Amino acid sequence: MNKILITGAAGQIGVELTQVLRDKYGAKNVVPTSYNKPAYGKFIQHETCLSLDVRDASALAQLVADAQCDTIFHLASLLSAVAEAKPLEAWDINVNGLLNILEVARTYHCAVFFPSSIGAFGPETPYFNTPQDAIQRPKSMYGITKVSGELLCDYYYHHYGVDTRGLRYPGLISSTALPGGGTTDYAVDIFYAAVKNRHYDCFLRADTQLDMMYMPDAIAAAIQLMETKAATLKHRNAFNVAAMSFTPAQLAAEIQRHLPDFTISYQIDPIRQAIADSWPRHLDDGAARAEWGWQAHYDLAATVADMLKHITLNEQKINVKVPIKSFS
Ligand code: VAH
Repeated sequence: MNKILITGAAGQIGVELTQVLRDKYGAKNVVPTSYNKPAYGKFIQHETCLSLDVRDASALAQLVADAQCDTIFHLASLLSAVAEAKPLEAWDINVNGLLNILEVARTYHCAVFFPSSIGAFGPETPYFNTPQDAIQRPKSMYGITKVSGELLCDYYYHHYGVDTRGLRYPGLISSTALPGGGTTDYAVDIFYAAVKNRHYDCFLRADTQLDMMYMPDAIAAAIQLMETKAATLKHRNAFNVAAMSFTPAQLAAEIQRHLPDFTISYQIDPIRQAIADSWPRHLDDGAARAEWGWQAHYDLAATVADMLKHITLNEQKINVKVPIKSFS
């Protein structure tokens, strides 16, 4: 990777990925782009983040040609809960936007990173130790766009030789950027509520078990995959990756080890509960471990400790957003 374009750079993954790539490859070799005017992320406030709508194929092509990129981390996407509220827009951004990326990658010989999700599986897939190669019949529009994305990325690899690679991410937890309307957002909102209010009203049931990952592991996985020699990959789109699997009740108990007066209550959002109930509880990430040496470093205890440390330090600077109650 020499010159890197990032779409969705102001999003939950993009904010941290942009900083890590800039530290590793040099700021002048990383081109962050965003549809929304970035509201946070120190690097974005002080540096240029180009405006880009991935549905605009000609603007995208012009930007890649001008920047002479050889790698695209394509993060721009509507997440599960927002996608369920706006399914046609989700298809347009998540699939037609990806198609524009793949066409530009084919034309300008770029490698492409595509973030898939545990949401690419549905209730017909084994919930536990979900295999790398398994039936994928997601019930949410988000999941349908992610399966379609995986298939499109494999198609462009096999038919045009585009170097496409992807990860099936679990719920991601970041201390730097807030999530953007997903089913797993509770696992981030809970920390801000705990630090600020010592109470959180959770929109998923106490026993809803889901795979989760701390953002530093998620960023490291994406970069490690893109730096891996192509010959060692048997799979491409997309690899199961896992780090920890927990329920809201288990996360609350771990927070209470640091903040004993923290309490949690439950006000279920039926739409996000239905999405979560259709997703795997824990993926088998053996293929990622075998083919490119994947290994998570943060478990639940380490994640909670690091999140509370960062958020408490930044508490004065962050206007804690009231968690989005429901998308119905
Ligand atoms: C979402 N955070 O909730 C995303 C992710 C596995 C969850 O895909 O939509």
